[in-house]
Amino acid sequence: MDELTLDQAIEAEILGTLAEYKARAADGKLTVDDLWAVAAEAFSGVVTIGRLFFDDEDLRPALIAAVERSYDRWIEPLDLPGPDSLLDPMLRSIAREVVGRIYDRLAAA
Ligand SMILES: [Ca+2]
Ligand SMILES: [Ca+2]
Repeated sequence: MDELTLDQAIEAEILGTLAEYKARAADGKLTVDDLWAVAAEAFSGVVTIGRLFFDDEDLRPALIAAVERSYDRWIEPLDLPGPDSLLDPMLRSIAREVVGRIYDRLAAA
């Protein structure tokens, strides 16, 4: 799998997660736990795909890089509720960290 294909898999999951987020937010029942569960489920699908194409030691950095590219493409352009100049770097950093942690948890399972 080249980087573009991994990005496409991640982007498809991000779009699916956003759709799920919107559906749940429309119900007024969205919680942070819900969002986390949706994102973790989506990401585990991406890891499964990535494992087909990367060795374990290459997959973690490949996923983190792909998530950064996806953030820049899909999330950064959004106007977040608050000062984007602060929020975007913070969320991007959190995304890196979360992806690494989810990967480690899946890898240990
Ligand atoms: Ca933004
Ligand atoms: Ca804003």
